[in-house]
Amino acid sequence: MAVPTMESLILQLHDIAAVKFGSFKLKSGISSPIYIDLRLIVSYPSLLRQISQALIKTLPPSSVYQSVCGVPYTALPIATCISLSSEIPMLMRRKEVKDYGTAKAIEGAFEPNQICLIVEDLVTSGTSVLETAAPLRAAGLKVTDAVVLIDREQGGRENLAENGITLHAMVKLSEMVSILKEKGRISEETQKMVMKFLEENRKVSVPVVPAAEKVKLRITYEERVKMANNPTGKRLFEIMLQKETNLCVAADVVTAAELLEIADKVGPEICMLKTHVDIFPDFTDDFGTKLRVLAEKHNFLIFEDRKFADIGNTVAMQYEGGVFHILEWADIVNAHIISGPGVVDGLKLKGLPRGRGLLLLAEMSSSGNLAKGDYTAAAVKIAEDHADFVIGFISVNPASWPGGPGNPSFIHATPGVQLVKGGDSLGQQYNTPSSVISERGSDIIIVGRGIIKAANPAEAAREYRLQGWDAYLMDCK
Ligand code: 5BU
Repeated sequence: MAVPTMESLILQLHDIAAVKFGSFKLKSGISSPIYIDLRLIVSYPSLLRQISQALIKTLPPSSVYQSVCGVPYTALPIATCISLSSEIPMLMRRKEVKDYGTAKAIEGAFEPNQICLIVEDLVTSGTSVLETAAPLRAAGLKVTDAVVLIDREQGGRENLAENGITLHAMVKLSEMVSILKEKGRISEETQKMVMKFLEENRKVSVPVVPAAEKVKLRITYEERVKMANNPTGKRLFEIMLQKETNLCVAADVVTAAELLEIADKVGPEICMLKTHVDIFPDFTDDFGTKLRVLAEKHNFLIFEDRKFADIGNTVAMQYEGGVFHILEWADIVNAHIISGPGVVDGLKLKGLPRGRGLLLLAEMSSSGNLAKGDYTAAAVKIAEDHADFVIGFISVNPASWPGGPGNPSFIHATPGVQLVKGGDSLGQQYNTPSSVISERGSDIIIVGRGIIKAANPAEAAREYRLQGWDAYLMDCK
């Protein structure tokens, strides 16, 4: 069967009222002069088939995909048709699995590293495509391209490109409107109204940083190794370079046994493993020794996220003593500065002779937290005053600080990272690896549930590592 012309497809979509003109209130609350509802096409099998064929033709002829996956739900029948006519197997994403990894988020048979093509009906900001790409990537698949029926030209293409996905659109909204005008389906006035609407709503919540805002290129980790004052800070930069990774896994599993297991799995992908040792019911005295064996084996540093916050004398005892003997096995710990610089003096007393390093909490990732403005500035000042022991900061958006990320001998590590922007039900807020590294000027992405809850944590860690490292490389260019 011959591939139908674009014109005929658009006229058919108009015939079945999948494209309507008038005044419509969109999900976002704005009023639009055009409304597109592609859910209707399931009632027109011939049109559905023709659209699927046209979509296949939209892809570069050389492209090879091992699977296709439709964005639920409207694109599922389209993906099914593409799968049937091109004989590329299909995968399905379960929309109801929010915390992908705890249950099966992707249905179908696949191997890690296979390339999966995403199929979508309509792209506005690209968020739905990214929401489907994330669990596919977490399951170990590669997602490089998405094919879409209509591109609303509202920032989706750019947003997807930032996340490593090339958008192939069968038709752009402006092209579609101009065909309908040419064929006498709409008036010139309606066309103008739609174009004006498009112009005024070019970007729908797309966090693109204008090129001019990127002040200067990043100082490479090679250069920063030489600047680091503390031996652990220096080693961290060295490991990042050797292993090409700026990923820290937050291993928030429920037992020490599980932590050791996950450390061994994700070890090759990380520069640092973050622990919360006080979570474990099965902590034993040999925990530190066992973890250090794995840190040696895979060449990563151990960061106990203890968040010391008391006066210097107390934190010195907490660091060295108690049940956990953190000083014995953790290369890095962190501290709040709420109690003033004495907290650093106390920790330094014990840590510096052992060559350990400290991160100061300059910002936090949770919504409504109070670490901002003067508090953040105070953390920077304390770090400068103790640059022999402080190796850097827990930060969220150092690019927005008055002096930017500042002194390059300090390293920035950022929690609240997942493949898609969002949050959890308890106030955690997530940004993507590329946003954290490129837009927010951080150095290390700290990822917990995005990796440990994935079906295959090692594969998910690899995906985060690649995204984090690519963002770093892009900034050095
Ligand atoms: P998540 O599963 O990626 O949300 O885990 C984030 C981890 O980082 C978790 O261990 C938190 O305790 C830790 N964290 C954080 O989320 N936000 C902060 O500001 C700081 C630490 Br400090």
